[in-house]
Amino acid sequence: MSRERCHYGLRVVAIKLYSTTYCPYAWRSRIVLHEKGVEFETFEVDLRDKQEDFLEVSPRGLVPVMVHDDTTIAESMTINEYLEEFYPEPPLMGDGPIERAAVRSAIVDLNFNRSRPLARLASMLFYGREKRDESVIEQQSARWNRYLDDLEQHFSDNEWLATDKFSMADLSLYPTELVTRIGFQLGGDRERPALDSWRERVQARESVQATAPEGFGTAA
Ligand SMILES: N[C@@H](CCC(=O)N[C@@H](CS)C(=O)NCC(=O)O)C(=O)O
Repeated sequence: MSRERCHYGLRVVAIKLYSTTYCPYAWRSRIVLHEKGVEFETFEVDLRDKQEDFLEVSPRGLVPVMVHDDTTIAESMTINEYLEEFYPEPPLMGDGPIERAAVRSAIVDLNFNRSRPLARLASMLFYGREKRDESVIEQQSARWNRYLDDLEQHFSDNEWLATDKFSMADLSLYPTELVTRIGFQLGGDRERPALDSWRERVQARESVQATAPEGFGTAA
């Protein structure tokens, strides 16, 4: 299924992913590549000391970036949808325009709305771009926990995030939720059994286990 080129019997891997192991966005693209059975090489980016080779392909300095032959693509959602079009099996965007819209809506909501508190916490606690402020930490943590409450309610009635199957929406939420739970220790404010069950369903996938950062193979 993959589109590697052959030169006199030597296989040239055509896909290079600029990734940081613990970045939830990069993890999503690694999951998609595994789901699709596509061979790829990774370039591990040090986000606190970005390498020149990385900055050359990523003008905004964000991971992930994927180089496929002569095409360079940034933004996890764009990379993942490109992979879906290039390698349609197994389908991860749902069936038909209505399901695809539901999958995209869930990802857009996660990336541009629900994840905002995490970006703020990362800026303060990981990059040190903002001075540590306990009231901001508390406020942003509470916002994230409210999202988890919404998810708990959703997964009480639904097995998956956007459709009735595992989709790109689930593989987008999972790394973000897990990295936040382990990295920022958020989500331990109350029991959320339906969310825990969903996490176990996602975790059962080979692609998720194969791409997990060390220590992130099981839920905390
Ligand atoms: N919207 C982007 C977000 C990517 C992102 O925020 N990546 C973070 C690491 S998880 C990053 O590269 N940060 C580097 C920086 O802020 O300098 C996507 O979906 O790919």
